[in-house]
Amino acid sequence: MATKEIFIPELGTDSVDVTEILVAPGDVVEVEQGLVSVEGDKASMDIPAPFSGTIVSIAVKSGDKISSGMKLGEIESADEALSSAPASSDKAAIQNVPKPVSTAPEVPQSSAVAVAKKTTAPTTPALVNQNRNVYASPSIRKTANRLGVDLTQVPGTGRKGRILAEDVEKWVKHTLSNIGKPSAGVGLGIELPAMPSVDFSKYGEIDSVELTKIQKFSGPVLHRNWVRIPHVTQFEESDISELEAFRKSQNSPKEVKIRGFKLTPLVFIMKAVAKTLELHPRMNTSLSADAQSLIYKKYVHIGIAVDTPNGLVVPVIRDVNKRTISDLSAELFETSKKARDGQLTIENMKGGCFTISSLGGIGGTNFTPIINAPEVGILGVSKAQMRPTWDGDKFMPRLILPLALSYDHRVIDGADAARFITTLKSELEDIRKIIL
Ligand code: CAO
Repeated sequence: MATKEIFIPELGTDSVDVTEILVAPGDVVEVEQGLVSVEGDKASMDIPAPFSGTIVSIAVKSGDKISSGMKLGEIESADEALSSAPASSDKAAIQNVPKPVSTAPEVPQSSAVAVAKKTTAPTTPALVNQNRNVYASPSIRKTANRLGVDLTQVPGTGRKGRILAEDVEKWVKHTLSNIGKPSAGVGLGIELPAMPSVDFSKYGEIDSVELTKIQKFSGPVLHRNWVRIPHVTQFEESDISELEAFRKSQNSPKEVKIRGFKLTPLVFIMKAVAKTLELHPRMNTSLSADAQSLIYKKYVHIGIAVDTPNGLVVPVIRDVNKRTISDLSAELFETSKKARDGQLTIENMKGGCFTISSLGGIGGTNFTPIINAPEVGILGVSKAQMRPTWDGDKFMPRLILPLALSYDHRVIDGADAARFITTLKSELEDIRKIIL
């Protein structure tokens, strides 16, 4: 047994900063195990142990500037051959350590660093390839590789955003403690602060009411769709004065008595949307699960958002393009009653191509609906209002219906959306086109 001094090897640069001490006195180390991490302007490396043994001392500390040939520390070695060798040979033994690894983002590099990259790449090939722009020492990369940690996800707290051992540890702890918890950022690389937990009763009387099953289910789905789909909403207004005159003519007390329900504007809007989907088939598509192809549907099933005491549900009315206004009206009436009575099945809510959300019976001038994935468009309908409209000669009172089309911008371009909503507007303005 003999204590041997160890020295900083040839670094290929004047000086580097010590960023981390990886071992402590008493630690048993293997040959090539990292002792300290150092960092130059555009590169970093671990200085490895030249032989195995027990650390007696480390002569540098984090933040020190060091250069080739300086004393790094002492190791007690059990290897007799090494023990008897002259001290100067230890210096020689550590001349051949790998040169620094570039961890900085893409910048022009010196030839020394370029060679070093090649030398060390085989150690952690996957990480070197995946995390080209990550600032971390080889030992941190090795640890991350062993633990399956993607370093691009780990915020670095070291100098220039360098990732330290404690950052990896913190990230692993955070990930483990969040398994199974819903998170806005899952799979998106978005880290959001947690919602504040507030004791509202400190400020006045309160009641706490548990969300309904529907609300517990639909909340996260709406949230996912809002966050994952790049939404754009296109607005338009349609003059539905003719449509309204026709609708009213069909709603005489006698007709309503025979039919059992009134015709509302919504059923005409459904019919106009179905026709518009046929004319603009790209709005009647879904992206495949891998987002590499577009699935065109040859059927026109439309989902209708229904407000129920337990929350929002979206039953689907099938083959809207092939059916009559009165047939669709009967189904809409029955389906919304079933929805409010909680009698819809999962099957009733599947297979939709496009959704209509109508708040026209309630009020409001406009709103931006959230797309019902995997559909690529949704129409928001607000309350029609009488407005003075210029007919080229004089102002006329006309019934104007506000429309809002939200679309998935990965599939639908702005021009497609504008064409779609312009067609819809003209379908609604000429009742003959809808009922044909
Ligand atoms: N403009 C003016 N009046 C309208 C209108 C519009 N766009 N849409 C409906 N109305 C009128 C109807 O004509 C009816 O009046 P009359 O009785 O005088 O004829 C009244 O408003 C009530 O209509 P309704 O809402 O009962 O019927 P509907 O066919 O229009 O809608 C349904 C059915 C199920 C869609 C609706 O009841 C509903 O639940 N809407 C809420 C949808 C919702 O919550 N969307 C938001 C989703 S995002 O949170």
